Amino acid sequence: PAATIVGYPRIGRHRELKKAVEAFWKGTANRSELDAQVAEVQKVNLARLTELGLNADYAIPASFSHYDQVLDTLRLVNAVPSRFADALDERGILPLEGYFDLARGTQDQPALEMTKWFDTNYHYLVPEVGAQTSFELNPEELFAQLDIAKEQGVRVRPQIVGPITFLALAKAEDGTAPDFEPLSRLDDLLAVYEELLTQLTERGMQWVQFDEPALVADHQHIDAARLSELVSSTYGRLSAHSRRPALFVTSPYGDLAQNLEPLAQSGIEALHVDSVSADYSDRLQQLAEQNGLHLVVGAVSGRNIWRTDLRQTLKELEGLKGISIATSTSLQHVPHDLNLEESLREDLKSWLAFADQKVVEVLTLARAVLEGEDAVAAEIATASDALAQREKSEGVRVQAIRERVQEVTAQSGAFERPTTSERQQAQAFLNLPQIPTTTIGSFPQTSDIRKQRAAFRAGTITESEFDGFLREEIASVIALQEEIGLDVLVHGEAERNDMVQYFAENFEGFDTTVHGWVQSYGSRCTRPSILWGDVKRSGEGLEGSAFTVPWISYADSLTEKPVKGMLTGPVTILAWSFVRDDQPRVETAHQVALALADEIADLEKAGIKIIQVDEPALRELLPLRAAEQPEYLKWSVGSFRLATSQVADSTQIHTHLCYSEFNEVFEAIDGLNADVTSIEAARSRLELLEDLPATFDRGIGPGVWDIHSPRVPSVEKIRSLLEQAVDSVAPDHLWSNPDCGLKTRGYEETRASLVNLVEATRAVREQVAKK
Ligand code: THG
Ligand code: ZN
Repeated sequence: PAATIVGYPRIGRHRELKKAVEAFWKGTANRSELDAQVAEVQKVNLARLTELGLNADYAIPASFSHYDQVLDTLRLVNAVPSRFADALDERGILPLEGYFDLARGTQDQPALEMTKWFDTNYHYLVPEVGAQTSFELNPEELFAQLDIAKEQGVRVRPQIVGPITFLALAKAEDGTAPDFEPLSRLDDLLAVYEELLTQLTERGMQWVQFDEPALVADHQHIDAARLSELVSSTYGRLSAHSRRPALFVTSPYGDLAQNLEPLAQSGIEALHVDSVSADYSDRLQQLAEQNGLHLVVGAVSGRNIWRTDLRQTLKELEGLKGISIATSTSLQHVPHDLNLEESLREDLKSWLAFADQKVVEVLTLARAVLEGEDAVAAEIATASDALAQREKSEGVRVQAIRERVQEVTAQSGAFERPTTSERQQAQAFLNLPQIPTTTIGSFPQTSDIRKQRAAFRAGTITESEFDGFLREEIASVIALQEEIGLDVLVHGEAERNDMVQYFAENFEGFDTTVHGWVQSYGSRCTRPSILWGDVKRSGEGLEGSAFTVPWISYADSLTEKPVKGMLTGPVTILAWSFVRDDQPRVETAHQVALALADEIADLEKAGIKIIQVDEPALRELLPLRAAEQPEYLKWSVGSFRLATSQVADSTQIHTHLCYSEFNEVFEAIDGLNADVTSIEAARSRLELLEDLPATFDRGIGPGVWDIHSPRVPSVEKIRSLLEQAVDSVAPDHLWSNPDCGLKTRGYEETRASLVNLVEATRAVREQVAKK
């Protein structure tokens, strides 16, 4: 086909998949009800795509997944980790119930680890592969999906994670030899892919899609030259298989670089390149002319929501004959349909394209390539007009905001604070005990809080009623922390729905959506805000007005203990939003940083002494290629410093980061220059602290309660973690805290766990004092 997509959202236009699987998990729907609902989601999607014009044979990939595409591939090759042997059925095959066990964990086994899918906000499940892992074809669910399409009269192509990516993303199963790596099992895995090719041919399938995004990234444990060799041998071998459909390999999220040639020459029939993330310019011409290879150019972004500049894109495609047009990545990263957004401003809407609108863009570009630009002159003109409107629309470029950013960032000291020891002296008045106890910020979001918020949104309670409710909530969170005996308190964040959306709602230059759901992992979704214009706080003047201050001040008025002001950092606000594509990210990040600096200044004025600026997503935007990482760290760390460096020496700045690959970003942590950094560490057993350079002289709070587990940590457990921590961190720099916010936990376990945390900390404190 001349037009195709790499993948399509699978959660359903109204999150039907989420509702169906969650009902199945809860037991309120049985298997046949689940099957009927997921079939319906697939049918609606197929009908929609066909109706939009994607109706050539094999133009549509079979992208449905009950939970995650990597887990689907694990099931397809039946690579079930040995610790989940119980999840297999009597035939030794992983059924749907067992599939969910791997995704969600069981009584005895924690779930597969979950981690970020390349540089996106999607999270996949990490396969665990060992020397003994057996691979065996289990195509039942895949075939069921193909049958649904067949019933609908649509010829779809299976979409499967490619063998190299599958193993590159896997981790070594526990108990394997220290030098074992999953990729060493590639030959065994390929035998199963060959069997799959045979069976697909027997079902009359003429195309199959293998996604190989691992080929656009640098990998810590895989040598680049070896990876290129594996590309040749793998696709050489699969192409040589006698009974097989045509092979279509995709390479979303980046540049194939030195894997391009080996892949293009391996014998596959069609190759997709991401021409949005990577600059392939001249190389496209060569690829388009290569004998036996069909080039599929991913020219429409699958991961942002901006309308494509058709004129510009066609210019870049000029002279390329016989190519197909596609999205750069799967559309799973964008919401289904812009037309569901009834309350979004019409002008903003005209600048945007969600999944369905992007399908139409792909079709338009494909038509232009086939029939010439004149055939789509009207579409090109509409897109160009909308983009011209966008450029000059009010709020997109606000001169005063830009001048201020330039002025502030040019000032010496804009990114600097005095030395750590000067700050520590100035902050001594806080009079905190050794190893102070605190929490990360959020307290449980109870169903009562959600109900009240919904009622306020629906207008059944007034703003002042909702405010009153939130104040009661804050008062009870403060009382609870005092009773438990924590040292630095928080207000609990009951007023916030989402830690990014809340800021988007209080800043100019942002809009939020109603139906713009994007899958984050499994059945969980987020609604990224749209950052389209110049940013400042809402309200009068360049500085706008404070919005967190009333809540924090109220909390602060209820206690003698210090209460932390809580903000989300500029990098995380960018990472979890759809960010304007018409200027370098650093410019946008600096604007957000200054808006945060304004809020920080107001918190200081209100007498708040400790301010936390969370950057859980700092690592998320880290480029896939090592060569691009220093530049990223420079602007991301710089934006955080811009937001936090204007404070008094006596103001203690905290930050929180949410992942455990601490070593990878230690330099960044150091660069952030926060007075105290809390990190996720409970699961990686604090070993990471041993790598802390002896020169690190600021506060660090390794999480000593793994809040992702529903278990209450015992006093002994927390105590042993803290004792381990004092071996590498001076007690004057050590903090004691959970490893993330408590939003998803219940009150009972929260209280019990925090009581234990305080008791364990007091014990270690006494022990240290005796030394
Ligand atoms: N906020 C935003 N993006 C994020 C996170 C966040 N991306 C990364 C990380 N956190 C992803 N984690 C989650 C965790 C829980 C949920 C979504 C992403 C979740 N979502 C609700 C659901 O799907 O039912 C809906 C939440 C809502 O109503 O807004 O539970 O914290 N922006
Ligand atoms: Zn966290």
